[in-house]
Amino acid sequence: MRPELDAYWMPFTANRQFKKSPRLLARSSGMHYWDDQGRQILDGVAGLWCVNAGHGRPKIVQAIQDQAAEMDFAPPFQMAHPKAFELADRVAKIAPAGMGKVFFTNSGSESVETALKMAIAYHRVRGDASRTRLIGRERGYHGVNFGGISVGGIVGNRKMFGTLLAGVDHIRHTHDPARNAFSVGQPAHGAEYADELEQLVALHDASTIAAVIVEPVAGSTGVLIPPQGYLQRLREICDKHGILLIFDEVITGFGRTGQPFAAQTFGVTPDLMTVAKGLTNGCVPMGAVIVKDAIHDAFMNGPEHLIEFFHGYTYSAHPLACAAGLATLDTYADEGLLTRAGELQGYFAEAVHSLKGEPNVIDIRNIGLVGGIELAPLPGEPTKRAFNVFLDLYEKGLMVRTTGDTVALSPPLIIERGQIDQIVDMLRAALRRAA
Ligand code: PXG
Ligand code: PLP
Repeated sequence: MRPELDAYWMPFTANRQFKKSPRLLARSSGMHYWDDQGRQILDGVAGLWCVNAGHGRPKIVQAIQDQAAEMDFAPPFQMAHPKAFELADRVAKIAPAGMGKVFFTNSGSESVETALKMAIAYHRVRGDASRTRLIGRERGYHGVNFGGISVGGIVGNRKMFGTLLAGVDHIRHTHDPARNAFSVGQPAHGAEYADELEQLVALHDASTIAAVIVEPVAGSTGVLIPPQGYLQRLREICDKHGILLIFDEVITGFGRTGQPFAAQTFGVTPDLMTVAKGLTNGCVPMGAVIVKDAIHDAFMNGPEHLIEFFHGYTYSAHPLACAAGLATLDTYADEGLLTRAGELQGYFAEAVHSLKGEPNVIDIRNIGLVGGIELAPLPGEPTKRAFNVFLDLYEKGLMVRTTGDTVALSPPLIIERGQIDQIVDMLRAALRRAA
């Protein structure tokens, strides 16, 4: 029996199309979902870039069940519970050196708001209160709250919502198909796009700029891999001008690019890092901001009975999320999952790049276990070609994600080589059917 579909206003969904032919998932295990009709579906996107250890992992299930029975909720303001400290400690241990402090939120969007507020407040507590401007990037996705859409660079997410935050500017995106199409791994061209930050410094003056936020790999705007040297150049310019660098690692965090964090894969350490998704394997909503010790320490001033940072969520460090997070990190460690994408990336790259030459494929991009296959848009109907491929693949038993006219792959990190082949074979067949 299907439920009544009317009341639920679905997020980021073509509601009317969906309700005419609903795609209802009922069960999941390992690399697969099953729909409400019992049909098996191979998960090519780790749910929504989050189920990095695969579905239904026993340790995580057990930890959530045990925690729900032991203690359901603990207030996070002026109170705490032990697992919050344990999880922060465990996260700090896999983070880049010097990033030893962890602030918990409930989503990637909340992590972004938190990091932007931390950056502005950090300058102020150090007596540098004129640094309030925030710099984002075209085609950036930083969640859906007001700060995140202001620094974000997706017109559809911005245009309906008024004037957004004041004092925000953007550097250009790094997508350059004319020079970089079909690059395997990091593209060769485009480090100089980071120099646009110098132009914004010339325009606004460094003394007005608090932070720059970028995704090391832009995920939801089509899998854009940073050109060689680009993130290094951005880091240098930030250092030169006293600007904080925020990496939004909501997708890239927890093993997606071959190291625990993309900061480590690319050898560039930001000042703050936003994470979510893979932190709990998607099992309980949770996000975090991972911060350099020096930034945290700058707040630890004044009388000790006073709150140092006026920010937090009712559900920050929720016990169920902390229990899920600890069991998730155990699972990643037990199975070597935080570096498995690095071991598989050669095989994965060859597989996805074998789609070059299939109908309407105009670019293929990859890093770690992320792939983007960009299709030529249908004339006058952008996004429709990729959406049709998504619908067709779902019918055939493969779940992918599309964004614009790009098909995105980001399978659970437990994927086997044969399943990579299966995904690519199914995609190849769908591209041929769509031609
Ligand atoms: N930053 C980045 C880099 C993200 O990818 C968020 C922030 C927001 O996280 P929450 O948990 O608030 O959704 C994200 C989330 C897609 C897609 O289509 C990607 C995300 C969310 C929804 C869809 O690729 N990423
Ligand atoms: N709105 C009201 C009226 C509240 O009382 C609160 C929290 O106490 C919030 C919003 C914020 O909710 P949360 O802490 O879950 O983000």
